[in-house]
Amino acid sequence: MSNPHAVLNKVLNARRVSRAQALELVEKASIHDLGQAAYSIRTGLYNNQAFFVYNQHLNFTNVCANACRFCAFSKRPGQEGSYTLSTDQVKEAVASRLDEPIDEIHIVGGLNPELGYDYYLGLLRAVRKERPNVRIKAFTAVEIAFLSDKYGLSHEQILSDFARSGLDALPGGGAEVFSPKLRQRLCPEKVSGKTWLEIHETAHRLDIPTNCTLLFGHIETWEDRVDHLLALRDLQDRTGGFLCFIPLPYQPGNNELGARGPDGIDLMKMIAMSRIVLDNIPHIKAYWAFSGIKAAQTGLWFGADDFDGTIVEEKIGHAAGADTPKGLTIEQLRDYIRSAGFDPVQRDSFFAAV
Ligand code: V47
Ligand code: SF4
Repeated sequence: MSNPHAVLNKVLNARRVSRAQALELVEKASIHDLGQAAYSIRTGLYNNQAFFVYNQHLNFTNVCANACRFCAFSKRPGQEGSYTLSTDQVKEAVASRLDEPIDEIHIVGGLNPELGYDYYLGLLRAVRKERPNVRIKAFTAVEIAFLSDKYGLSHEQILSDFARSGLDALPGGGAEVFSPKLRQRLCPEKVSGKTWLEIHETAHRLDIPTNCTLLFGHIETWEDRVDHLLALRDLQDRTGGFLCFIPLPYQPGNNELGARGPDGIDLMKMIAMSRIVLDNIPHIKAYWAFSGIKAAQTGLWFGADDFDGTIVEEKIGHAAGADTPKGLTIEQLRDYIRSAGFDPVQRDSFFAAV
């Protein structure tokens, strides 16, 4: 196939694009044509709806044994600014917002060598006790792999223990870019892309749905991005367990990687290509906390259907200089979605309307 319009027609007729076709679109299709194709897919799935969630982010520690070169959030044990919340402090953070109708609590942290396995189970139980009906989306595959290595427990064992203690879903963090060559330069100590995928496959087998991400706009190429999307698409073909894909724009502040981060066009192209390539992942998120609210609104016209949520308070992107608010009210979320031209639909972690 030698012209992008033939590939775009294929997309519009709901036929899957190959690696070569995806790269052809990236190279030859105009941003307008890409956006139109992605918009047509998202509209076919959800009409004019755009989803958002009433959520709370909880980062229980920033102490981390790894030192990923793009990360401005993590601290060494004992380093100034490092913190670890006790189970009681986590409980307090949840209890302090019991007057709000929060539907999802998103919990992730650094790989703190001081925290035992029981801390994780206790944390889940404490949150579940404070909020019996909330959905708990917690711990990335990187954290699961860390605990597995440390305690000699299988991924399956840990995920089953966590599910029994209150876990409902896994967030998509830690995927970064799957390319082993790039991982070596970005985050050499981090679990491989292969193991990240295996942990999500295990979660899906246990009926724990998960999200997935790609960290983009740094030193990767479009080939790396497309290969990453295809690995996610392949796994989803086997399991159907991914709920949402989140393209995470690299934030350049306070980290040693020193790349630039994507511009507005790259951001829209990435969202559109995600919607086009990931024909089996139901939702694509325009993550306002990292991309900015204006770009997230525009992203809804480029294939995204989800706006994430209230958050309060985002720490990872903000440590790396994100100049967005640390949280939004539910009214602000509705207004931003409406003024972008879409109908806001409040959802839970599983994308059921609430
Ligand atoms: O895993 C770290 C990334 C992720 C930087 O599953 C950075 O619903 C950009 O995964 N610039 C955490 N990104 C965030 C995440 C997430 C966010 C919202 C929703 C969900 C979900 C998942 O942030 C990390 C890492 O990939 N990250 N440093 C940085 N400088
Ligand atoms: Fe640690 Fe995660 Fe930051 Fe890497 S990205 S240094 S694993 S907190």
